[in-house]
Amino acid sequence: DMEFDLDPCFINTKYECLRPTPLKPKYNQCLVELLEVIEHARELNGEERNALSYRHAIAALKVYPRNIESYAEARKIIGIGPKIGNHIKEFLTTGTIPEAEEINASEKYQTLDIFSRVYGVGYKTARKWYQKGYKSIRECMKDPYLTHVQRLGLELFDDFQKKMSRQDIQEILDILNKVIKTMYPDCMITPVGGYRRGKEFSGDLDVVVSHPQETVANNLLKDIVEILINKGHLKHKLFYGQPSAKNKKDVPSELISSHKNIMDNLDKCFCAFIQPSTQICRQVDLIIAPYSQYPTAVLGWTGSKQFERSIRNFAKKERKMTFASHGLFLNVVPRRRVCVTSEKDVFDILGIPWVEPEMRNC
Ligand code: DCP
Ligand code: MG
Repeated sequence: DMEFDLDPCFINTKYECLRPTPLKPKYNQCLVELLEVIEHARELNGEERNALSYRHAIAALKVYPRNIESYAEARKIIGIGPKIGNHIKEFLTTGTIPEAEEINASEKYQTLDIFSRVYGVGYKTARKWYQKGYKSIRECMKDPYLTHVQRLGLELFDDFQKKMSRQDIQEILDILNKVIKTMYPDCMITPVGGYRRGKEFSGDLDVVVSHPQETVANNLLKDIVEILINKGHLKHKLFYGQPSAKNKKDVPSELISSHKNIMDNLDKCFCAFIQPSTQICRQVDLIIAPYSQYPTAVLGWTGSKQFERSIRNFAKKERKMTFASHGLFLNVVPRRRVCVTSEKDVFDILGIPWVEPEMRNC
């Protein structure tokens, strides 16, 4: 094997948050797409650890400053071991990865993939439904053990599958701004999630709402949800409340494992929201943050998922701190909250170089 020097502009690290990642990779797109197929299959199979190694490798390949040309070159990248390295070798010699092709052709994975897209359904339930022999959303609806949220998820499946353009999202944001600010003029309403990272199309709209008066935040969620229902915008509450340690048992476990990081202690309501111009039911996640937790809430809900994971790991392993959407903490006994005044502040305290939201697409 030839010797290769890594391009010096490539930040070779296991922490994705330490380097900027744009929305569209310049190199290795084909390879990345194939590895993503395998990664997703591992998730569907319940092999979360294994999926995670693929995600690290994929994230690195997305920002690698040229097309990978050899096994040896790939193996110099942190996160690319012999297994993924071999898939890359297959790709370099045949133009594809056989395992990814098999997965794509597999009826089992196609079905599991569809089931796992249902709101309120995690990989575990998707596998259970597949084992029961269900082949379609229609068949799942006849399952006698559906939770309330799963039934809604199945009924709203077609609507929730439709992606929102930035214009669709703007329409909903305008409504939220108007409705919330007539009640609370000083409210701060910040779109986060993929929209803030610059994605052209989003699966849902995530919004962090805060108010400069710390005590106002206490009633914010209840008041906002009430007025949205009264105005006819909010059709269903998919999740409502504050998953604190006390009532974690009330949180549908599928929501914890798969869809959202509701493990922070922020007040939140996941809504089914009627978009007026299309009458399509949209997923809108409202997250309420007390003023002092506004910066961490915005950072924690902007994503990407992998960016968030890497911040949490970096804080824990390199700084002995805990980062969560409800705050930054020093891991001493007793745990101590670190005051932050802006998103930038959190990066500075953790010693992570500032990354623009549009560059958090790992
Ligand atoms: N999030 C997280 N960990 C998870 C799920 C979500 O940290 N397991 C955070 C980061 C996400 C944000 O919440 O960016 C919003 O989650 P979404 O599932 O809405 O993801 P995106 O907004 O990034 O994409 P989209 O809504 O287009 O699917
Ligand atoms: Mg989102």
